Amino acid sequence: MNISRRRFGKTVAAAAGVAFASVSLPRFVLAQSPTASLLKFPPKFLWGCATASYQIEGGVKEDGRGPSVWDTFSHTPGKTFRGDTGDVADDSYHLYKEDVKLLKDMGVTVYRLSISWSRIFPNGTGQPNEKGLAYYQRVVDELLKNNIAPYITLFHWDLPQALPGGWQSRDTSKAFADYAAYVSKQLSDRVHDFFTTNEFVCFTDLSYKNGQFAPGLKLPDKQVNQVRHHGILAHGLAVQAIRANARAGTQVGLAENATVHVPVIESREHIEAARRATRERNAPFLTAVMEGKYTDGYLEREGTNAPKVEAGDMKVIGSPLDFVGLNVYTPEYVRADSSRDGFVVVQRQTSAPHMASPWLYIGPEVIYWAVRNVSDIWKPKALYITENGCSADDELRDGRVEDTDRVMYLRNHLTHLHRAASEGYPIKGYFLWSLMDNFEWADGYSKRFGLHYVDYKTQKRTPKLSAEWYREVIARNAVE
Ligand code: GBH
Repeated sequence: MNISRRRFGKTVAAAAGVAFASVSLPRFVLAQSPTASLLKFPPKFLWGCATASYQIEGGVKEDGRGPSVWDTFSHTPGKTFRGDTGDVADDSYHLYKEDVKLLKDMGVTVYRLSISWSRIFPNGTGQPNEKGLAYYQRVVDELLKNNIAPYITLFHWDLPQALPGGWQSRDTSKAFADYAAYVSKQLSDRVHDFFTTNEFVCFTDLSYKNGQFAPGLKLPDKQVNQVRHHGILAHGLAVQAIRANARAGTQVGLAENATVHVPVIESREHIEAARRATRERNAPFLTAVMEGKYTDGYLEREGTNAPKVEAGDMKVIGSPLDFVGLNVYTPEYVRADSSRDGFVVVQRQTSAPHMASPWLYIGPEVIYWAVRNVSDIWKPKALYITENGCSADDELRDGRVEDTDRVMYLRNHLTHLHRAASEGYPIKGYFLWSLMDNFEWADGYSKRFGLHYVDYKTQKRTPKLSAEWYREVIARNAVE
């Protein structure tokens, strides 16, 4: 029994080679051994990939699409890396069949894509554009034909430019609900699962406070808090609109990059501190959505800058969800502390490792704590990891991309996700970000997150080593 897994695998492979010399067996069969300590996921665990409309589609002027704030922003000098725009991106507007094939080749059974609001309503409101909807019907049908279930995000930051004031206006929340009602009514015969919004902090704070994302404003706190409020209100109104308009049984949730707090040591006090931090540091977003109220701490901290809340808003915001989707990339470490908050966020050492994006610090246990903190605090019925993945300095050499660093990142995250599943947390599936390299917002095309390498001159997609690796994870329903 002292035989190592690797050696045992080799022995099996050699034996199989003799027995089935003319048969080519998938490598995972050869590698399997009775003693292998594969970390098996639950039987119906869903393996997927994620993308977003503006990051992959291109075709920005096709079939009546109206401009979004990201068209305007990316065409404004100085806003994105080298002035990159999503005008063409991965040209998935035309190449979607090829992209579905990439999914199919990996054995993926669920795909999270987003809809460009301004393809459906070029002005944000008013008359729907049937040609825009028809594109998504084609994509959905192609997915279904390949036995891949579409999970649709209704808003992944490409807000119609025509909406006056954008998220500064409460009318935008209402417009979003109307759009959600229309799309879910049209598509719920074929689409069972919807996410309302993607990552509140990115289309509120980063867009209206830091100016890093479209529309690139730098507003004072009071106005930013109002923008945040309109964001979560839009989510809540959309949940209600979907329930009222979609086919019965349609499942609704959101995709949120809650700040994930990892206890510095797994002891009772630090675990408790991470839980408190999770509630308080996500107060304007996930906490408000899960609890239907702003925490006392948030209201106290913001004082006169607190958002203006109309009667009934918080109830709408807290509309019950079928699942919570978590986009998980990087941890914040927290320890217990005697302050009133009961926690303190630990400063990173300069030696902390990160992936190609400087913000993407590596701490794979983040995915376990994301699931555990959210589950322990709010007990959602079900959870998905709606995004996880990383940038790497991928280079095509002799037709290959050997992204062993990405495989390292993914393998370690899945190991920790397995822990969450095996402890019984209701984690249903995992969407890897991303299917292919794409327009990485302000970073333009300088950062690659894909399992497939995209040559932006030719639009050729090449599976990276990580795509091959993911295919084996899916085939085994396990990580090694
Ligand atoms: C997600 O955002 C998005 O949903 C997805 O569209 C995106 O492509 C993917 O992750 C990868 O980034 O430059 O130091 O100021 C993740 C949240 C918010 C993380 C913006 C990076 C910028 C940090 N991102 N943030 S910095």
